[in-house]
Amino acid sequence: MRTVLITGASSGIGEACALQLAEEQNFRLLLCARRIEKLEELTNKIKTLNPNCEVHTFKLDVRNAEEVETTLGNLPAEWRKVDVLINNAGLSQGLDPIQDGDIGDWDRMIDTNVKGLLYVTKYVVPMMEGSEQAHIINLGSIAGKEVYPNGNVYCATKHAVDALNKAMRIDLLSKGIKVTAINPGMVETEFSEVRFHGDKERAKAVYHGLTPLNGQDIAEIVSFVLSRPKHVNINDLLVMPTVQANGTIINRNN
Ligand code: NDP
Ligand code: 8X3
Repeated sequence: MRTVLITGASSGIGEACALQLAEEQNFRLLLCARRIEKLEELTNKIKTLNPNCEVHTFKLDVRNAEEVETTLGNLPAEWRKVDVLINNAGLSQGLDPIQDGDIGDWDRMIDTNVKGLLYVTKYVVPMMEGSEQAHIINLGSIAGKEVYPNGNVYCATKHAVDALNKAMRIDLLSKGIKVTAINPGMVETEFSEVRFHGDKERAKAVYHGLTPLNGQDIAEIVSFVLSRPKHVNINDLLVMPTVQANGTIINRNN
């Protein structure tokens, strides 16, 4: 039985990963996000899917280093050992040319996607001590591989995740911790609604005339990555909807 900690489990890819791993029966789930009520709803779904799945949820804002340290340090004793960390919490805010960018949006993206990922990793790695199957999965993006118009700061944060993924693989090699980046293209989740500050119509338009990926598509890849034998690690994986060639070239029906 492996214990998996998923950040940003209250929605989208994180939620889908929790459901996928719960169904597989050989994982215990430590789930966190800011919206604790969403995590409670998710726990109910998990219990319906697999009543035997052990789940522990807790509120965590990954941007607050002190909160990350104390919350993880105060977990119940039976939840203080972690085998798998899925660094999934992240967001985009705004899609504007750099000269029109909102500084608050920039700070939220940098603080969450880069600093939050670092804080969680720093405090979870010691919790992996002694694990025979230690593994960190970082959610990067096509935005970490290329830059698209007005994506400036979001792309910069995901390029940072790309660099940190490579850096972690080097630094954690001697500890035997596997490190994998999964870099999706367009996945329909709450992502665009958050990017456009709650504008549902604008968010919906992002996926108009195409079939995007969904959270389950990514969760199945996470499951595949975690099911490789001990001597095999998938370093870096780029996954797109079939209609998306790269960050900007997308084949829409109309
Ligand atoms: P969602 O908006 O559906 O989910 C984002 C999750 O991150 C939520 O659970 C949210 O929880 C959590 N989160 C955001 N800020 C914080 C914070 N400060 N502290 C803790 N948790 C936080 O989007 P996705 O599922 O699509 O995104 C998941 C990851 O995948 C992100 O890193 C994103 O950049 C990446 N990604 C997404 C793609 C897409 O097209 N959707 C493509 C490529 C990568 P809460 O609000 O409750 O705190
Ligand atoms: C999210 C997908 O295309 O907005 O990382 O960069 S995209």
